[in-house]
Amino acid sequence: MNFSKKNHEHKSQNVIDVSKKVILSVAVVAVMGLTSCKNESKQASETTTTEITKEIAMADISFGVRGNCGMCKNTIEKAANGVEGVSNATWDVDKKKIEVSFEETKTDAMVIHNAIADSGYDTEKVAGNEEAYNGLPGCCQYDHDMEMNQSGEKKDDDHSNHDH
Ligand SMILES: [Cu+2]
Repeated sequence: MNFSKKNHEHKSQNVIDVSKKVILSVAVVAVMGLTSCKNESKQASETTTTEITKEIAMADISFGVRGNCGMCKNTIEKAANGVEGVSNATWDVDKKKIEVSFEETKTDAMVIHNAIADSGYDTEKVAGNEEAYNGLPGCCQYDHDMEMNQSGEKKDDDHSNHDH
């Protein structure tokens, strides 16, 4: 009788020990999970902030610019790149269109239009400077009736001007 009672006590103590261990390990896993979650969400929000700052600072625009050839391309791009805040300017000889990236805090679209017009080239908004145009090499003296921005982007606007 005495022996079997002892045995029983020992068994129930074992059960208690096991359940304590289980609770302990669950607690540790929970803390680790929280820590890694915190780190991840912190990193994610930092990345997002950087992207938003970049988007606010930089603007990409495109508009029509008349011109004929590779020499025109050099002159037009040089004029646009000469504007402070412009980081990239690429004129497309086939589409008669320029794409410009610039810092919004340093300049705006009209400054770029005017800089290109000063170099002798027509843009969608500003007519090219006549003196500069007359000073261009003969092959670069483009037709003032030339269609600009031939990408289809501005075609809807053109239609409203032409009554169809
Ligand atoms: Cu040219």
